[in-house]
Amino acid sequence: MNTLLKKLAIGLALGWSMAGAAMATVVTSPTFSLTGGNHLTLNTNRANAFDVAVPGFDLSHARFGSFLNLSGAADLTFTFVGKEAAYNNVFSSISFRPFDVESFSNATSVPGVSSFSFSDVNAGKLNFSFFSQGNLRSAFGNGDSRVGMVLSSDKQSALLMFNDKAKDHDYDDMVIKVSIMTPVPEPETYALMLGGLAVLGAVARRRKAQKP
Ligand SMILES: [Ca+2]
Ligand SMILES: [Ca+2]
Repeated sequence: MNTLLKKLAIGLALGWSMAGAAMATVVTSPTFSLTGGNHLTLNTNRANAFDVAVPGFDLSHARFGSFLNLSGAADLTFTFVGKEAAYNNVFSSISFRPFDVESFSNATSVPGVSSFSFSDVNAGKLNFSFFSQGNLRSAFGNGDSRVGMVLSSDKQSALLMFNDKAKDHDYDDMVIKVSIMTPVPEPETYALMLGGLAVLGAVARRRKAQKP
């Protein structure tokens, strides 16, 4: 094997190995994004200003009336973060799929503890609704101006901040976090990467064997 061919073989093996790693990254790491809406300036002058602890989120980047989108199919976990409201609001996962209905209630859900998950949620706009006072006729979903949103810096989580009365602009009346669950790489991904490494090893052994 001449030097040029060897270099080509090593290049191909490296490329294969790196492509395997890149595919794993692309396929298994969907992200959240926000589209449309407006910058949300939380009303901190009210006595009931935003008082829900939300580490990991920069509320100065919050928006309202935005759509929350998922870039690829993912497993999602919803967690009840907290509330500042006398109203018994309800949050529901209505219509991820026809039968995926789980919910939180201001009256019974426990901050940081109550949660539910779904696997293989489709890419696109997420479906969910806040119900003011639990009234099914008073629903505010993805893209509604009563829903504030902010993404974590890694775009793996989003905060959904409900404002049950339109005018006070506090967006703290029911707060939900939705997170993409970190996927475990598929066995085929490992096989692809190991295949690339095996070729590299074979090339190296061959070079060594050919040395006089
Ligand atoms: Ca409010
Ligand atoms: Ca409030």
